[in-house]
Amino acid sequence: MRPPRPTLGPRPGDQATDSPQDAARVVLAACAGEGFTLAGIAPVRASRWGEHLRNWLAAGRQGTMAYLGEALDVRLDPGRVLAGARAFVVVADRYAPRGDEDEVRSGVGRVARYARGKNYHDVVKRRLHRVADAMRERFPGSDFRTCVDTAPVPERELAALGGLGWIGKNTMLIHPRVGSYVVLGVMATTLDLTPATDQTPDHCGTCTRCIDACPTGAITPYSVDASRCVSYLTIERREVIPPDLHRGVGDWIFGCDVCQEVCPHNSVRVEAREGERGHGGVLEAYAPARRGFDLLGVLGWTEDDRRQAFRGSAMKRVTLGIMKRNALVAAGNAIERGDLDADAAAALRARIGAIAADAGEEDLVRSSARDVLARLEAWDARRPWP
Ligand code: B12
Ligand code: SF4
Ligand code: SF4
Repeated sequence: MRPPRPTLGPRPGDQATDSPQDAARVVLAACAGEGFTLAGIAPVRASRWGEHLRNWLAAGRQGTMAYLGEALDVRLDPGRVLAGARAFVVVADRYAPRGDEDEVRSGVGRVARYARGKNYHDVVKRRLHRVADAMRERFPGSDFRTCVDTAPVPERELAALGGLGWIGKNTMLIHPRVGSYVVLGVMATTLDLTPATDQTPDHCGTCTRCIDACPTGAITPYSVDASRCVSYLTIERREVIPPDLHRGVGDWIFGCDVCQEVCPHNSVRVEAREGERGHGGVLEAYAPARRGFDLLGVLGWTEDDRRQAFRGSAMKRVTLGIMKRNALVAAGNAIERGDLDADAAAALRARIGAIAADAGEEDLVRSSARDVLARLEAWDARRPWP
């Protein structure tokens, strides 16, 4: 159950008399009341990493996500997202506990943890809107704009500035106690709020686990080549997945958590407190409703099946064709890895063949099936056994 909302009705003395420190305390108490795992205040200032972003874009690291090159004036100077912005309220919701592990299930395509429960955009936005409504009442005349993923603001940089953690070599915002299984929300406001003074130092040190484990070699320290990232390939990319990246997709059919799974800051802490294991510390909304899907099942889905399976989930933005494309690539990988029994492997292979020859299938799906078959045929030819 959601904790009761603090009473924040108008009081004599709005922002005109409340100090920025007091106003910040009121806002942060409202965020805590909404159950956010972390909350902080970031200052309004130009991005420190503008040059990095420009170089990243110029090198084509955004792949087909052209929108990342748009509204650059706002990305580089996020205060522009709201006229008269004087601060950012930054929040984080934990969606999985530290030490969260998946059992390996052959023939099943995995879903990244952030998408296993309810759609985080809705879960975060709804509560941030409630905070904004309460603040408008409490500080009449104040204005707010909520951003969860869709507005052109650098959420991780703002979260770090708000004291929520540091940005790791895998580019994730990592909190020293909570880890990186958190989604972020940002709210620009015209309220004058004192920003966080404590910035979390970088705890990556000499560690390179995420870089070494990334299945497509997408990470260089503090930068991800999105065009190679499995999360991009399986969610954002609308075209076929380049065959040279098929193997790296592994058994993921929506997103990828590898660079977080290997991060020591996501493992169970030796001094783990009660409540940090299991699903402790994670809102009910994020309880996993789907960890993965049977690959043969997905390859036979209709549009109704897709809609049913993704109801209320962040997965609903991917089309049936994209899900089938992903399942085809994961199926090819499962066959190649030899982790299926002979009957299951034969059934999957027959299905891939049938899709490749099905003139009624979407081009994207048919071409993907052909690419997977070509890979499997090349693999058969190399195998020393029948
Ligand atoms: C586009 C996007 C993607 C792309 C590109 C990812 C990327 N690393 O850039 C793809 C599709 C690959 C992706 C994947 C994922 N994403 Co995403 N994504 C975004 C989005 C919409 C924009 C990010 C962006 O602007 N990228 C461009 C690059 C250049 O910017 P950046 O990496 O954020 O870097 C900035 C600063 O970090 C910075 N910087 C900071 N410190 C340092 C230090 C140095 C030395 C340098 C050089 C630079 C630097 O420079 C940049 C300038 O702003 C944000 C939401 C938002 N509006 O911010 C979510 C967001 C980053 N994604 C999120 C999530 C959960 C994921 C996935 C974990 C999902 C999954 N499991 O599959 C993966 C993680 C992959 C990864 N390791 O990054 C969360 C991250 C939460 C967290 N704890 O950090 C966000 C914040 C969404 C949210 N509202 O919660 N994502
Ligand atoms: S999400 Fe996966 S593919 Fe993307 S950078 Fe992390 S490990 Fe690499
Ligand atoms: S795996 Fe290591 S290098 Fe990568 S983000 Fe975690 S601590 Fe930093």
